[in-house]
Amino acid sequence: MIYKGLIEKYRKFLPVSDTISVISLHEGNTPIIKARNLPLKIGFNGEIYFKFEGMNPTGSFKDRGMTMAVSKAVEAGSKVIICASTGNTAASAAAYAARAGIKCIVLIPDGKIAFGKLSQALMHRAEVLEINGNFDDALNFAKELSGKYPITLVNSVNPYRIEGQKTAAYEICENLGEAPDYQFLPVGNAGNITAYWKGYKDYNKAEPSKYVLPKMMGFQAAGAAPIVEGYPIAKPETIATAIRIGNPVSWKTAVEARDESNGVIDKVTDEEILEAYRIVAATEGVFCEPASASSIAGLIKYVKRGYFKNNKFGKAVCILTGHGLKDPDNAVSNAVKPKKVKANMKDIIDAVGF
Ligand code: AN7
Repeated sequence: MIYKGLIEKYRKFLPVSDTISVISLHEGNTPIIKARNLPLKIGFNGEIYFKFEGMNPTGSFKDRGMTMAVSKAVEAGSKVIICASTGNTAASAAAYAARAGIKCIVLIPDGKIAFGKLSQALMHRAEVLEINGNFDDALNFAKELSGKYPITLVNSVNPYRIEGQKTAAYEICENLGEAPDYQFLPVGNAGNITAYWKGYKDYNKAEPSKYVLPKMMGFQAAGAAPIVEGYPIAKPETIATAIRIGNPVSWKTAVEARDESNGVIDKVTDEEILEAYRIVAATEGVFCEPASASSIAGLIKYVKRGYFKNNKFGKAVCILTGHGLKDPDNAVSNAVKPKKVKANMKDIIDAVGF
């Protein structure tokens, strides 16, 4: 059967009617890739898997929630959707709105969104407003506007977003034939950790001995780590602009996921994020954006601090939430520059070191 997106596949696990007109770009069904080189390189004596969510149609996991949120908005007669975004939600909302034939308004923090994401929102003809403030400010405006006018808010406060995103945990359980021991993932607005926990609990409820619940291991950027610090951060800062968020909407449910799973929510520095970002691209051939690499940075940090001496190694899945092509500026500025070489054979041979 041809794959037609996650609503068609998981219809019976989702709050959708049989008659809903599905707005889909065939999101979901993303690869789970077993690491070949990373375990040895970092000293992890178990199996590491990447769930490459950058392979979704707009290049991030947001498409899972957006197919649900936009299909439900259209069913309810909505003609306009709105979101605040650090970039990926905007790109996804703009694409699904274009497909649905409705209008999309996005509020983004001024100058702090990756270039690929901006190009997507613009090409899909969203109304893009750069706010002279950060994501948290933008979200407050988006909420207020959606309360005053007939506009559907498609940030992860919209419960259908979480419902769509939980299907990634279903796919992992199906692909591995069991749940992993550890689920590593970045934490920004904390919708995704909430969604994964919900997904794993669904499978656990159906077959508790087969799908044993994983420990949820969430990582925030050190300059934007409100859940770790225990208070909102007024001026969040990190190179990983996707998770530059100071007051997460799903704070409470993220803490529940951490505590119920006996997991952790911790922070990683920008240096640790960039190191993981380079390692996974250079040693595994998998290119993710900086925010996504915080999951791997977290795994590396916990190997170094000896966490797995007291907890078994087992299977660790790292969610790579967005594609590396989203953020070409960070890629080029954190990699070795191309060599300038004269157009003659001798210079070229010298340059490659033969
Ligand atoms: C690549 O696009 O919040 O913890 O506005 O783009 O569910 O918020 C993006 C978040 C991780 C964090 N990785 O997920 C937005 C936005 C990537 C992201 C996160 C985001 P949540």
